[in-house]
Amino acid sequence: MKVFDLDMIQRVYERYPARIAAARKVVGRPLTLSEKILYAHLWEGEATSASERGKSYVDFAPDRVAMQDATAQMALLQFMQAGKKRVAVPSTVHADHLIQAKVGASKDLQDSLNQNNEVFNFLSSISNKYGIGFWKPGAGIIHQVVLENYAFPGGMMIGTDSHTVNAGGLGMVAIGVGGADAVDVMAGMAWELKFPKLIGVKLTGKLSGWTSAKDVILKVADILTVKGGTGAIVEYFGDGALSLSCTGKGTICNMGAEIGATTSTFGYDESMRRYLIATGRQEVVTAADAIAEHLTGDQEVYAEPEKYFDQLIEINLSELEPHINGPFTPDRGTPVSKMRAEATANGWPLQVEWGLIGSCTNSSYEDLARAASIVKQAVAQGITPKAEFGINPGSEQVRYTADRDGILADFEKMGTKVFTNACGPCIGQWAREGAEKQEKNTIVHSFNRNFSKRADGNPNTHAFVTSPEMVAALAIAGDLGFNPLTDTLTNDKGEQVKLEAPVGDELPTRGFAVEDNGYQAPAADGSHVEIAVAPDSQRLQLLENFPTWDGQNIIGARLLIKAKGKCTTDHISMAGPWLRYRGHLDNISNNMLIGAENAFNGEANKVKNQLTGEYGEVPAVQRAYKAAGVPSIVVGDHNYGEGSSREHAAMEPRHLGVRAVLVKSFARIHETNLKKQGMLGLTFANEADYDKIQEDDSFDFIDLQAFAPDTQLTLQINHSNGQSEQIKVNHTYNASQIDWFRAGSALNLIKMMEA
Ligand code: MIC
Ligand code: SF4
Repeated sequence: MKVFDLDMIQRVYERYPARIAAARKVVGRPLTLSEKILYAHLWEGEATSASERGKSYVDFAPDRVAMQDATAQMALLQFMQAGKKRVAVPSTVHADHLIQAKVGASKDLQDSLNQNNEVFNFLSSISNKYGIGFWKPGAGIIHQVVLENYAFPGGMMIGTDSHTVNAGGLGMVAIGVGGADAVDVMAGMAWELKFPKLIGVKLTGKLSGWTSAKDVILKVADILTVKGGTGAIVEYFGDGALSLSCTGKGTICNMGAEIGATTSTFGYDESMRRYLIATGRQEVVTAADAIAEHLTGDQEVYAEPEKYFDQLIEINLSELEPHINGPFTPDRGTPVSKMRAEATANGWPLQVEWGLIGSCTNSSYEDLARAASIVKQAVAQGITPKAEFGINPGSEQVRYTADRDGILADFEKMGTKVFTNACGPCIGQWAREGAEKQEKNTIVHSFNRNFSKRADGNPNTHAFVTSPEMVAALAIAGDLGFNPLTDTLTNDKGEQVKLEAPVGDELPTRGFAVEDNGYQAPAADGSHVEIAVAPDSQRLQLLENFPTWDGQNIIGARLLIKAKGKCTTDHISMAGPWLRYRGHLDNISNNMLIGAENAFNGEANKVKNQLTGEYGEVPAVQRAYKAAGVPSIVVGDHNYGEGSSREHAAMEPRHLGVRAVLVKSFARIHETNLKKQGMLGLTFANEADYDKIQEDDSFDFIDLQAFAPDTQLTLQINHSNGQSEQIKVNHTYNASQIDWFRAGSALNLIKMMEA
């Protein structure tokens, strides 16, 4: 097959040397890889000044855009309004999130086609119209397909999915964004990002035995926590990095989303060459080799990293133990040898009921091969697996090749369900039998996220994240405390047997193969394509402009909810069954904040309606405020909006009339999404002021009329006892972002400029 967009890649590489030279001049010291890629993608062209990490807002020109079906609907509904004929950069849509895992690939895929026909047709025809490549349902998970077909060393891309960062495995700076950001780039405008800070991770030693690439990121997550990477690019280097496979690097970068990192990346090396060649992209290798020195960090940087990175972490792969992270949060890491004690102490169910392998994090050929090697041993030794097993291959190419090479047959011998090449259980698209009983139970999976209710909707499911080979071992043992390095299992004859360490080819020795990869190229001229959205559709709704700011201070805003503790985008706009409304803003707004814990009663989806004094569901109470013309605000804790890129988490409150979200701290993508949609995203200047907020409070933004960059705002809190107090709140809006707020949204502003 022809390499996608080779001419674009060659153009990027052609301008690299001059751009790097310009960057060296302004920065005046050796450069990290991250800086090289960023400076090579400045909107202005060659750098004329150095940017300050963590401070300067910088305009970039990403090379491409990727979208998945659950976010593309909103992204493209917005793009439709931008009044463009065609996308300005190569872009793709991938149908992967809407397919449920139930009985197995072919039936599940057919069911999904039946159920989501309207949405898939919309995505397919709008892609056709605007020159966007469309990967059909069953073609694979967006990030795996991007790695196999589009990612290239030194490139820069954005994608409407937080795990876009996966492409760092091929040496890109790939960043997850909301749909409105994608619209900027597809409309041919600059894309703005605060110049990231840099975290260096030096890898020494070499993986062996049961330890895999996944354990590197499980360890990093344990060290940095879910917010430790916020506003930073994580750059991996060192001998250990060179020894990792390309898809293993993808795994590590992928889960960088779980520490809030802007993205993660690795320098161009042999593993990437091997992967590019195996996936039919020799031409990219040839082009990259010609500028290879620019596609990795400078030697001086890697020799004395402490001088060049804002933070440095060192991990010795030879000493790294397999990890199991969870439950309920991906940063709670436990080495496998400590798991039994840890689980017992915390009352986590030891019995493993399901093992799931797949997701964009771990669904490569190598992942399946290594896990299959464990399964094969179990079958050969007569061990009956204690838990159920399901796998989702990452792409049709991986599935087809794994099938040809007997890997899937190995799984099937153990009764594994092979689900569609799609996200499936990872995003709650899993019809798990019995989940409605809400029993306390444990599952292990190779995904990246394990927030409460995520996979099966059951808040009592304790989900643990680990490598595919560990998933296999734990599911076979049916025991979370099982340590395959030291423990034995009893086989059908009553003998004690030990599982040998996993083995698996990094790349298929006979090469990848596929019959139909599921790609649909867009029409050369799509101007004739009509996009129809039925007015009574329950799945799709054309967007209306959000109202512009009236220029007045917001007075008398009510508290909708004060959320306590973890409030991820899954809590703000749940996925699973709600994915069906991702193209219909009003319908999906009925899930707004229903998962958030109300700080005043510890319950989810139960807040006081200040107009009636009665308790009701969050969306209903907010609709009542909206109907009464009463503004409201949402208050939250740390890392508010962690997780997904879904801009629904910002658009729903905007649509229902919430004016501001005031929290201790934000996750990056969510904060930007709020800004883009014309909301006020604010943080407490003094975190302890969170405690001052009472259930019956109302709020006056007394100096909003003076809203300006680098200036705090003053919020007056009016308590129900008649007392008032004023607090200071911070914001990170620059001048153009304040213009979005004034215009009502960034999209409104684009439309005003077009008009
Ligand atoms: C996720 O893993 O949470 C998702 C579903 O892929 C999201 C995107 C979405 O909500 O559609 C993400 O990570 O951005
Ligand atoms: Fe899909 Fe899960 Fe990856 Fe999100 S994290 S893109 S839901 S596989």
